[in-house]
Order: sequence, then C-alpha cells, then structure tokens
Amino acid sequence: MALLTQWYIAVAVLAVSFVTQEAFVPTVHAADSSFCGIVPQQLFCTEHRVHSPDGFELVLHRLSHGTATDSGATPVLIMHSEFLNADSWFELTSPADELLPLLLVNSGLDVWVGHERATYWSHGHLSLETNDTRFWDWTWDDQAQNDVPTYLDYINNTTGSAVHYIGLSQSATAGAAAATILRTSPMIKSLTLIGPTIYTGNTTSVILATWAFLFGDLIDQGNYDNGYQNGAFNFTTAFPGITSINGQSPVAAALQIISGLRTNTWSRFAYRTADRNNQAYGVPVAPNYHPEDIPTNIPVLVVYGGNDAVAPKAGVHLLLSRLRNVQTVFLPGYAHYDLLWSSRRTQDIFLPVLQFLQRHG
Ligand SMILES: *[C@@H]1O[C@H](CO)[C@@H](O)[C@H](O)[C@H]1NC(C)=O
Ligand SMILES: *[C@@H]1O[C@H](CO)[C@@H](O)[C@H](O)[C@H]1NC(C)=O
Ligand SMILES: *[C@@H]1O[C@H](CO)[C@@H](O)[C@H](O)[C@H]1NC(C)=O
Ligand SMILES: *[C@@H]1O[C@H](CO)[C@@H](O)[C@H](O)[C@H]1NC(C)=O
Ligand SMILES: CC(=O)N[C@H]1CO[C@H](CO)[C@@H](O)[C@@H]1O
Repeated sequence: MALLTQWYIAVAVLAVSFVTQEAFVPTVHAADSSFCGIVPQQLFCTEHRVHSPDGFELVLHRLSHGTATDSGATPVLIMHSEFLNADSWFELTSPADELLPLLLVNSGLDVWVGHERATYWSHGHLSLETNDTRFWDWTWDDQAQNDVPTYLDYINNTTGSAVHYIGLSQSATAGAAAATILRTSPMIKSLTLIGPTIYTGNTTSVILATWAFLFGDLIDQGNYDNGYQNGAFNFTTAFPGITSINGQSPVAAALQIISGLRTNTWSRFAYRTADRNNQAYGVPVAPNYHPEDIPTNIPVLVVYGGNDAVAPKAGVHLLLSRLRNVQTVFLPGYAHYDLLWSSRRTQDIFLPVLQFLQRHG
C-alpha cells in the first residue's frame, strides 16, 4: 500500500479513536494495593515522590536487599515503555525468565524503578485534575526536558552519584534526549536504549506504528485479567474528550510521532505556527535533537530488533552512525514488543545489559 494512503488511514484511525474512545477503553482494576506490594517480597522497597517543574507527580521506587542500601552502590534508573506501567518489570514471561530489577539488585546495583507521568502509579499533579485537558497536554519531549532531569536530580541528590539510565521504547528516546541537555548529562553514567523510537522514518508500516501508539496496551490485555495494572492511562475516567488539536494534546503527541515518521527527524515538539515555535524555542521551526550532543564519556548500549516496525532497523542504524561511544545488541528476529515480552529476553537482553553496566561500573 502506498505510504501516503497508509498515512491517511492512520490519521483516520486516530481521529475515529479519539472521538469514540470506546474503541480502546481497557478495564482498569482499582488501585487497591501499593506498588511495593507487587515487588518480590525479598526486596526492600521504598516510595519516593518528586514533581516535575510543570507540576506532574513523578514516583520512584527504590529497591534493595536490606533496609540500608550499600553505600557506594551505583544507582540505576529503569524506565518502562509507554502504554505500560512499571508493573511490567515484574511479570515473568516464561519459567526461565528472570526479572530485570532483581538481576540488577542481585548484582549490587542500587535500583530505582521510575514511573512515567500520568500513569497508574504516578498520576498526581500539583494543580491539575486528570479530568482537565491541560493534564494531558504534553508529549515525550516534556518527559525529556522535565521528567528525566527531575528523576536524575533526585537520585543524584539522594545518592551523590551519577546514574545508569535504562529506557525502553519511548523512554529510551526521552533518556537519550535528556542526555543531550548540558545540565543533565553529568548525572548520567551510561545510557541503555532498548528499541529507541528516535528515527522512525524508515518504518515499514505507518499503520502499525500508529496502532502501536494507540493500542499497545491492549496487547497486554491478558495481564489485566491477572490483576496487573498495565495500560498507562486510565481512559475510563482520566482521559477527557479532545475537541482541539491546537496544543500539545495526546492527539498532538500522536501527531508528533507521525510527523517524525514522515520526516525521519528527532525534534523538539513542533508547534503549528512559527510564532509559537519562536516563543518556545526562539526559532520559527522546532529544533532537532542531535545524537552527537550526548557526551562521549557516556557509554551507550543500543538493543534493537531486525523486525521492529516501531523502532525500525534503518532508523537505529542512522542513530548508531551519529553516536560516538556506542555498543549494540542486535536481535535479528525481534519485533518491537518482543523487546518487552520475549520469553528469551533474559538471555537475549537483560544479561547483556547487565554485562554492559558491569563493564562501565
Ligand atoms: C480508573 O478508573 C476506574 C473506573 O472508573 C476507577 O475505579 C479507578 O479508581 C481509576 N483509577 C485511577 C488510578 O484513576
Ligand atoms: C474534575 O474533578 C474535580 C474533582 O473530582 C471536580 O471538582 C471538577 O468539577 C471536575 N471538572 C470537570 C471539568 O469535570
Ligand atoms: C536537588 O537538590 C537541590 C539542592 O538542594 C534542590 O534545589 C533540588 O530541588 C533537588 N532536586 C530534586 C529533584 O529533589
Ligand atoms: C531511510 O530514510 C532516509 C530518509 O528518509 C532515506 O534517505 C534512506 O534511504 C532510508 N533507508 C532505508 C533503508 O529505507
Ligand atoms: C550533576 C550533578 O549534580 N552531580 C552531582 C551528584 O552528586 C555528587 C555528590 O553530591 C556531586 O558531586 C555531583 O556534582
């Protein structure tokens, strides 16, 4: 199918979905247990709350074996994929599977599990209710500019150390973007980017990418039945009808992704007018992020799949060509959601990630 036709269909799917909403309303279990309740019992778990500069509650859970974290243990922040919550780190995919947070704690790291803004375990705001469209008026670029720096600041304040950052999918994109920010990059010890959705222009399927953006959580519908709280947004109550696409609404967030698909750029959020871009960035066109701006003393590990239509191989190769201190794990058979849910992910992904962190202790 011609790319343009695919794009029109994708936009139509988007429009219809946002108008009807019922199409992708998952059932959500009540928040009847705290997050620490789903963490393996042998781990000691503490909850930490900070707020982003734009008022979003950002919750972190710190895991260790004893009540006192080894002083000197290197902190590692793990950020879940969009559409999922951090529970996803605690679900085994097969009998031989191991949990990444547990592997990291067992190898002596000081593990911080982060929750994205506006997700099940972290959806407070200093002044906005979730039924306010302004609560949803942001894109991954705000996570890069506000949230990742706030998590890292908090962890650096608490531990006095720079942090290994591990991000999956869009959290990889936000982490890499944050690593290009001068004030933030000194707090990053290494970057692990799993399925980074940075250059998406070579995707083989626009529809698939759009579909993944909107419906990715439903892939994991089975986990709702198991009592897990996956599905980042509580659409039933917390996702007001969107009537305008002029600002950074979730529709705009989707459009930013589609725009990235069309232009193969990695850019700041592009407002619709030169005036708004000028106000925000001092230039009429939203500026690009540059992988070259990630300091060379931050080692980067990129884990990517050969059949990934969301973080396509050609886009990852473009990223790799622009990174100056990079190692790779290439998994030819993997598609995007395999990077999250493969039954072989421990040997294929988690252990190589652990070795990378140990090399850059
Ligand atoms: C999600 O929606 C359900 C159903 O309306 C509600 O009971 C629950 O409290 C909501 N959860 C959150 C975290 O907002
Ligand atoms: C949003 O929720 C708050 C508190 O639950 C309520 O007071 C307010 O009227 C609601 N606003 C809208 C626009 O529904
Ligand atoms: C980190 O510490 C500085 C200095 O005390 C403080 O201004 C800042 O708010 C702290 N950051 C976070 C996220 O707690
Ligand atoms: C990927 O996209 C870029 C920019 O549109 C293009 O120059 C390049 O040929 C594409 N590569 C592949 C493998 O399709
Ligand atoms: C970037 C940054 O703020 N790094 C700090 C992390 O914490 C240590 C110890 O407090 C400081 O020396 C670093 O400057």
